[in-house]
Amino acid sequence: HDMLDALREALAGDGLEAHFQPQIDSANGRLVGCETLLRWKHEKLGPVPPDVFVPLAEEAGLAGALGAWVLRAGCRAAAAWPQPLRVSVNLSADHVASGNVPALVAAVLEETGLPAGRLELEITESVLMRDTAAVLATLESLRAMGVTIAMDDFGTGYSSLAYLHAFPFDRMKIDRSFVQPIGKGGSGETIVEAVLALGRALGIATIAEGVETEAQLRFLQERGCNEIQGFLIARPMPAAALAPFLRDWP
Ligand code: G
Ligand code: G
Ligand code: NA
Ligand code: MN
Repeated sequence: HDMLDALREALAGDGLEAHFQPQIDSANGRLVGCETLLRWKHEKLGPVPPDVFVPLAEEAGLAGALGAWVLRAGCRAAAAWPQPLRVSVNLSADHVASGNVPALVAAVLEETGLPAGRLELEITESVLMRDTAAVLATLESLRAMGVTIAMDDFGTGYSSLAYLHAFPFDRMKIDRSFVQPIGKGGSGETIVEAVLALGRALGIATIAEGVETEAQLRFLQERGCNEIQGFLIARPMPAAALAPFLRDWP
């Protein structure tokens, strides 16, 4: 497999790049964190989207190697930011299920000097569909270290509500498929309102993804969505572009 060989090389060498997408507090517009998003440019094919190469890596048993790479890149970058913002890193279900994540996280925090409280791990519901007791133990030990856990793509899975009940997440990331219909009226808006109410009732912070318009921002602000991420604020960008962005943000 050509693409897989190239991906292995990229992972071993310096072929991957971490990009960062800023997140703000919706109440005051201040920066609160950045999500780390992997990018890969294939020598011949050009940029390969992560929804293509991340699953490819997972199928090849490389979820752990990829997760270690991105965790190091995210923590190293964040340790050098001018403000003590949170950095979030996406982890594959396979990686979390492997049981190796707490030791890896401890090593990377030690190595980079990033305080545990500045690291957030984003997991999807698919993580919790695994061997639940082992996964819960992993998540609990991460939280005991001071790392926070966000449920990504909230609402898109089969049983987000059941998992919310089984595991105390720190944050729900409202998927952009729910944010997109805001401003068009209809049931999309009602669903977002209900999720925000649920977060408030359970004491779980909320962040909306894929916010692209002022109307969506206003709607979310008015209903108490805690944080905002999306092209309206900034696109994911390489570290070189992030530095001036962080410096200049009002
Ligand atoms: O950045 P973009 O929208 O193209 O990402 C597409 C998908 O790839 C998203 O679902 C995102 O969560 C996933 N993704 C991006 N970076 C990473 C990463 O470092 N690890 C994992 N597991 N998934 C990632
Ligand atoms: O699955 P996950 O939530 O990690 O995916 C994040 C993805 O969403 C990234 O690939 C990022 O590029 C993309 N993204 C971030 N903000 C926006 C936005 O405002 N609009 C759209 N269409 N995509 C976005
Ligand atoms: Na994510
Ligand atoms: Mn998401």
